Amino acid sequence: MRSPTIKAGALVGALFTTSLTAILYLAQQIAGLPFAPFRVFDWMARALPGSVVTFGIDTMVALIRALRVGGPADIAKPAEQTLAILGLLATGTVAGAAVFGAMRSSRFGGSRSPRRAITAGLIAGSVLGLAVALIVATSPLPGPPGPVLGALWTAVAFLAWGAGLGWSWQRLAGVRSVAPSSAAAPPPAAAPSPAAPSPAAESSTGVTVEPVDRRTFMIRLGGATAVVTVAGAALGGALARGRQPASDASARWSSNNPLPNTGAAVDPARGTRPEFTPLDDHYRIDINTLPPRVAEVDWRLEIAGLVDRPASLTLAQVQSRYEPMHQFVTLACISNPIAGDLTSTTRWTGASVRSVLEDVGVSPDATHLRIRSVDGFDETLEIALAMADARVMLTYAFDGVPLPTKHGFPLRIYIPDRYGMKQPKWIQSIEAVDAWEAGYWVRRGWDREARMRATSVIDTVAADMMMIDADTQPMRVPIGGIAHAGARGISRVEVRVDDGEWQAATLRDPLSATTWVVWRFDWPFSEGRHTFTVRCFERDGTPQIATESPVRPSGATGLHTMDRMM
Ligand SMILES: Nc1nc2c(c(=O)[nH]1)N[C@H]1C(S)=C(S)[C@@H](COP(=O)(O)O)O[C@H]1N2
Ligand SMILES: [Mo]
Repeated sequence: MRSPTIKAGALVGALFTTSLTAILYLAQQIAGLPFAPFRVFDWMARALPGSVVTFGIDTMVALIRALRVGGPADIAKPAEQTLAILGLLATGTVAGAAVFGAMRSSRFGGSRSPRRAITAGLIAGSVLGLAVALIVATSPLPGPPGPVLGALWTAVAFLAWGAGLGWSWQRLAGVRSVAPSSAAAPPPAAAPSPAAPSPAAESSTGVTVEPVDRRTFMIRLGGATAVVTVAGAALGGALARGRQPASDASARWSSNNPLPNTGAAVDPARGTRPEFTPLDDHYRIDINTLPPRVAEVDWRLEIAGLVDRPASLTLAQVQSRYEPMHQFVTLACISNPIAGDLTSTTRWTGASVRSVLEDVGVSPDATHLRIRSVDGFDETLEIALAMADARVMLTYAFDGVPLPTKHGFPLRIYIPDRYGMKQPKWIQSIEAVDAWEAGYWVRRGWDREARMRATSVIDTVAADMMMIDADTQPMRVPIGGIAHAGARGISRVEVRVDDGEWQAATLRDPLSATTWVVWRFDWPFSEGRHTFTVRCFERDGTPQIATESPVRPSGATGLHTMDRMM
């Protein structure tokens, strides 16, 4: 009997793992059971050293930008999901090769003990299955079936997968049936196929061995796994689409109200990004491949630690006990490169942290709030800051509707002037403590303060909006974009063309003192290739930092330039 090759093992491993992935996906869509590749990916993202994770993220963002496949905001999550699935496929392929390799080695029994193929497959399945089950069982993420059922399902799925590998080895080795004892195995099918005319040989171990056409088996296996994969993915995909809540745009605040700066004197140059980001376009960044789904009925905001009156509040209580506040906010990720798309503006609604703290009575010893989220994310906020700045806000609505799942339902915090990494989504508890502690990204080497850098961006050189003034020359082309400096405001934006003088742009009244400012510069057009550069100044006159620095650890600095052939 020829032992199947390691290469065949790799192929069988890849085929079975593809089917496994589809089945896990379908089970997730049907019953909310954990999807192993994403859980493992998320676990790795949390467990690996910060420098490794940052390197991975930077590489991905650089790749996305270099390939021009879209902005990181749109591509990052799908890219992560693809990576996670490819990771499982690679692991499954290697495991298939390993199982077949083990069967070739005489130490394991080799092809003389074909029964061991199932054992070898089950060992592979249990090693992977237990590892993933452990990750699932210890994951902080909420989910309807709970960690025990999730872990059990994962283990069973991987065991079945391993048994499939072993069974395939047996079929490729020509093992027809494995009799339990020395009892004679039943003769092969009545009519032997012409492809396999030689009679089955009976080995000493009670195993019927029959030559097989390995190519035919592989083609059949490929066909069967393809059917399972396509069916699972299609059905799962259909379920996922069917469940997508019809995002009711008409309920949004912006659908029913004019923006507060309506009628502002300066019109944006055509091609400038929307001043108010449509809710579905708000960038998303977090440590989860799939955003955690919190059920409102199960959720409480736990306020504990050094407080006089610990509280456990429902979402309705958070909304009704404190005066709702509305703020227009530009949020940005500290990983946003110069002119990147990891920044958005919407209307945030919530309860001032100051009123919540006054309500629960903070002990004089308390200096900080430890904020913890359902996904294991956490950050620390100075109590003095929350008491001094009433804008620090527990947020439960974006654009007048409950926070979308991916933006932190049911509760997130807003801290003016800080990058997103300081502002947990999916908050579950707030603990008053007497010492500062590093938060999730700070522990991984990022800035402790994460104060937003001043930044300015050219969105458009609107050649199609060229204006020909009746009697004044020359023709002008509107150039426009945004400038933002956290909560510090923008006093001035300037544009330079090639090596010319810096010239002042006009500023549109912003939506609020903490949002970006839309600027516009009507450039006296001249033909040829030009380089446009923009810079801004904060409200107090501080210039934007022109020296280039990378996003890590404190946010990108440097000026945005754009080349255009006019
Ligand atoms: N619980 C939790 N909160 C989080 C994060 C996270 O991974 N988990 N990421 C932070 C980061 S890095 C950013 S930039 C913002 C992004 O918020 P958004 O996705 O709503 O735009 O969420 C912050 N809050
Ligand atoms: Mo971020």
